[in-house]
Amino acid sequence: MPVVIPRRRIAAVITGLAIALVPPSLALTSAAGSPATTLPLPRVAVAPALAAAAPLTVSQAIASQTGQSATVRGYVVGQPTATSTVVRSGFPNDYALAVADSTSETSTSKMLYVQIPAAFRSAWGLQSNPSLMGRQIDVTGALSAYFSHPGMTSTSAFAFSGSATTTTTTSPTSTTTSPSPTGTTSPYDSTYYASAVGKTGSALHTELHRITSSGVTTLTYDQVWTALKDTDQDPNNTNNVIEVYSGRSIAKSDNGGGVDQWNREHVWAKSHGDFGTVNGPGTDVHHLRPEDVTVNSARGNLDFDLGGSAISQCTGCLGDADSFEPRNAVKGDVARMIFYMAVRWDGGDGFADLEPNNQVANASAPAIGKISVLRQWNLQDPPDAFEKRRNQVIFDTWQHNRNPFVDHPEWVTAIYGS
Ligand SMILES: [Ca+2]
Ligand SMILES: [Ca+2]
Repeated sequence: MPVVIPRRRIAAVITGLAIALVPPSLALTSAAGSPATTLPLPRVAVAPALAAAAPLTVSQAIASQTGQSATVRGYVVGQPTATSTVVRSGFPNDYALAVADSTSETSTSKMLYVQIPAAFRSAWGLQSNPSLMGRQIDVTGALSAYFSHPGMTSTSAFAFSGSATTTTTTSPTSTTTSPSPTGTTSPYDSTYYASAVGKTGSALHTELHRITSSGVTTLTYDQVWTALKDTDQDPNNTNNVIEVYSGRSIAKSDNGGGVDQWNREHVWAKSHGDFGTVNGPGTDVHHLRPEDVTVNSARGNLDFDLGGSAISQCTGCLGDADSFEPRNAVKGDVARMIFYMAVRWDGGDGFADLEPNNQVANASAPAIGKISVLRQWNLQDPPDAFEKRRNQVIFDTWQHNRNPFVDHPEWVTAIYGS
């Protein structure tokens, strides 16, 4: 049963019900009525000084309902369905979020109601993503009333706090956080991707396989050590690498098999397709990342899914008997590595045809799950500077092929649906 927060006044109830009963397509005309491709993105109106500022708290956002664009940081506490009603379960749809400065907030007067435009609903609506409850997120949009309540409308960006997407969203040159159907642009569209641009479905899959398999330098498993010291270098300390799941910065030289050293994690677990570490999928550095030996062991060959209990030495990671959930800041990175492996490795070359599916406990099958969760992670954690640099370094220095989904995250949807 939804927990309904008590209403103070009959008038508010009437207003709220009137709003709640309007069909969403009418209530949200400004967002839903026009295709995402033609939506003027508020980020271009954000002044550089504001874009660089720290996010507002929810209480600050409630106090400054000026219509100005801003980024607000808060915890997801439910879905507003009327002016003074926020439900915490049994979510009716994906159209709105309530955020607050505390995960336990129950007073609607201390909540900001956030409109979710159509393009963001599959990734950020509570009916599709009830696990967002309690998560800290950054939202960018106009500070103006929604459901006749302090709110945010024309929301143009959603991201988990700390996933480093807020700043790229406000950059006039960045388009990577816009999930529009026509997608992003890459400097490689007229060259590397020329034969893929405009394709969808299996035609796009086939073309990306051809592109990512052409002109590739295959590394040995020993060369992977050296490559990772370059591709995963800590941007704040050139002597270190960043471990993918734990996020820990560790000396490049502290690699090996000892406790608390880092080793070579296969994000597409090498037992899923049994490709081992001979030159091929097992040495494809696009999905190999530095990780703490203990954490690497805890992930093992688990499929990816939400939930479980905390993983030691891996803040924000969860795991259970059949799945592993990485920290928020690398959820998208993990998804795009899996989708890269799926188009790069299609069989016919002595290795299995790797493809994601929607189950866990895949064991040695050439499959990794769950595709529904990986699609969401791709949308929720867009590529950041670290992931983009990594792709460029692999292309320039090591394998001379690119991960198409880092350049074009929307190609995940174009091939694998939503
Ligand atoms: Ca990321
Ligand atoms: Ca494949």
